[in-house]
Amino acid sequence: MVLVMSQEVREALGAGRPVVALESTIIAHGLPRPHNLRVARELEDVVRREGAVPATIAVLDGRPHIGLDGEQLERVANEDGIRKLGHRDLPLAVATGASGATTVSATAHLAALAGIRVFATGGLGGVHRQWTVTQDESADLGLLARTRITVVCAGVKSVLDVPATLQRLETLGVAVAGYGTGRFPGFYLSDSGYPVDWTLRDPEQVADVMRAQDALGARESALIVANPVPEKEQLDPALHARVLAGALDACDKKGITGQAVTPFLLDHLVRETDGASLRANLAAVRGNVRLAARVAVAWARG
Ligand code: PSU
Ligand code: MN
Repeated sequence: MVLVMSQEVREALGAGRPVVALESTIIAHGLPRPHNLRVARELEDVVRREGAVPATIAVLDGRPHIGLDGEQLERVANEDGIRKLGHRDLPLAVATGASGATTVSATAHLAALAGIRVFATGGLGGVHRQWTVTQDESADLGLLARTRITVVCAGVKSVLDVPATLQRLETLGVAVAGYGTGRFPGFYLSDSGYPVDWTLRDPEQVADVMRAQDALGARESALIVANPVPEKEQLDPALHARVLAGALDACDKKGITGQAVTPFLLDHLVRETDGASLRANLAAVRGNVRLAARVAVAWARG
């Protein structure tokens, strides 16, 4: 087996105890230093407080790790040259001995391979605005269409074309439900402005959907649980709209493309909102991690 599992994660999975996968791109490329390391540790604590085991996932020296110790977490947060790895990059990183943080697509793939069913992140990647020109659509979507995992997220990143992304998820056959809401969340915002067809009310109900997915024997696709940031912790929608327009403009003018687009936009928003977008992002991620842990507990109860 190519995976390196931490002892804690291996024991929990072996005993059928709840485990939550956490991605590392948000640590290495989504959040500024030195917040990122503190947040990475805090998120693991949130999982533990809910009675589950955190499995932060990253590739170090060509080895995919499921569950990181303190020193490894520090490498992901602080090492220069940590790459950003989508699922297509995994074989390249493994064969060349590279180190990288894993995006939603790579994390979901490795988690499923390890037998972890529940995964928490901030916001999914998706279809970018200007898609007709750039064809930029995150690999997250395609991977989630063929991976049996439950992803708790605050919707998709608001820098994206949200309705196009929702349409794409429908076409790909990925199940989407709002958690306690009939509105699709907007990452920094509680409401993206678009509805969802289904609303789930508690972790037990999410676990019931997961069991139904398995019972129906359909294609191995994901379940997206879209959990809104609480309204009082969201980014001011007017500020969001104003700053985002400037960010998209700057991205275009600087000719940023490919993997660099999302980190560029997130970083631009942090600076131009004096950290308000960072606070909303963190509130969203914390809430998602807590809910994911509760879902993992309900799932493990069987
Ligand atoms: N959620 C966050 N911050 C992030 C990301 C998600 O709050 O930085 C990352 C995820 O790893 C996601 C990636 O998979 O951004 C999408 O990148 P791209 O658009 O290049 O596929
Ligand atoms: Mn992209």
